[in-house]
Amino acid sequence: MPITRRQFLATAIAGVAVTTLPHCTLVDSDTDDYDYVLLAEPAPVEILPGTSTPAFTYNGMAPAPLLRVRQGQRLRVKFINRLGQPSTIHWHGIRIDNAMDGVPFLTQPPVQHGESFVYDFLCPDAGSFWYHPHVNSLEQMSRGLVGALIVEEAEPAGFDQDLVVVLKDWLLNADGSFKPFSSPRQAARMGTLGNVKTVNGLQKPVFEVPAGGLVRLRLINVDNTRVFDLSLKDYPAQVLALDGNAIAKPYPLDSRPTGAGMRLDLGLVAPAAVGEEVVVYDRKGRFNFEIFRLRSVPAELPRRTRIPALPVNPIPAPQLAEAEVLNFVFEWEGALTPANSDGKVDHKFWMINKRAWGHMSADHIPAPLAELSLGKTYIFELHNASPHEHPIHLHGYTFTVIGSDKREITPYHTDTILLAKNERARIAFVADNPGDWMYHCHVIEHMKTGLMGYIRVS
Ligand SMILES: [Cu+2]
Repeated sequence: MPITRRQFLATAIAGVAVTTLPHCTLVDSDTDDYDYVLLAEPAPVEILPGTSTPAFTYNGMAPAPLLRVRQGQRLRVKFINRLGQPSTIHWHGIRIDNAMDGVPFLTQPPVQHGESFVYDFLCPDAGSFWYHPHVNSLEQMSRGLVGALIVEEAEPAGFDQDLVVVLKDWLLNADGSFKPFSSPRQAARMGTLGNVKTVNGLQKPVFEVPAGGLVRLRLINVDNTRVFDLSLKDYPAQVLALDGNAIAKPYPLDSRPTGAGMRLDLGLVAPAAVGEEVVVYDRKGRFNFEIFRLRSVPAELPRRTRIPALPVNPIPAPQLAEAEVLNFVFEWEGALTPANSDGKVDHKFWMINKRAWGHMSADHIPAPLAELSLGKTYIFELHNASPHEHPIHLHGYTFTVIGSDKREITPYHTDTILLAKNERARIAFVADNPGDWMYHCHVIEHMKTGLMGYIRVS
């Protein structure tokens, strides 16, 4: 007998009790209108021990509650806004119905303070996704409105533990208050880095894993800026999925650069000896900096060594022979626009195809960067003509990375590609999802100072 969504959610929650991220409160079973409620409101959280940080939270938590749904099912979330400012929720990486994409003015009116909005959408792909606002993103995401959305495979993937790890840096004073979220100097370069590194809201935590057990580690970079080069040094781990999407042939991890918005799913066998640890690092050149660690705890599990692969998502294969090629150049504009009459300076540092768009409002929506025909295959030639990295994200689609002049590419599915300085890369996809789709850098300060646009598919 097929289980209902409600039964599934209840089971999924019981099955991952070891996960340290808080789970969202399920709504009462007397309503069938939605699966989760997310209430956004300001609330104090403790990031630095003994201090209070004036965060923005969903359901009082920052990072936000972990949401789980099963592939092929609908997810229905009632969003209530009590932030004191407009907001929305964007579901990063989901091939979603355009009306549910959470982009103000482009796909929905901003949800005002005191209002609510029910997001109701199908999740066609399994994997590690996440969610965040698309309104006043610099402040709202800096203050903590970022959370993981896990779409379970249609059939259980066969791990003993599924550990969701959300990586976010905070930019705080010693008393827990926020330092300014951005500075023009950093926005014009790599972006402003935080000074307090957290993993599921904790500094250098230790997570318990079952000794000898099969562990799936879902690393989700919800930071505004930072690129992690994720590594386990010499401890063996298999790369199972990139940016949420399973790869056809898992391979051993060396390290993987993971920019803002990007994800890495690893499979590993926890150390058989109780108390033994595995350290997860951010690699910088010859050096490895600890992010967090896993520690084996007693478990009665059958001894297994084979790490299961994951089923590849049903992404339509691009028809490359008949594809149309479109060029996109991401570059530095570098001009300071004159101050407005109120003395405010609207910085524009970055542009896509010679156009900067950073400020979003009802009367400030430019023409699309490109108009695509529904059903046709497109190849995007991406050129990062700047000396900084940019994680370029396309909404509503999962594209295939097919080439780069900087690295060898085994084609893979993703929603975000990290362009190295001066890199030229090629991505391809079938334009099968109609609507206006945001297309921007996920370094939030780059986006807010020009590196943003959208494509129209009709
Ligand atoms: Cu960027």
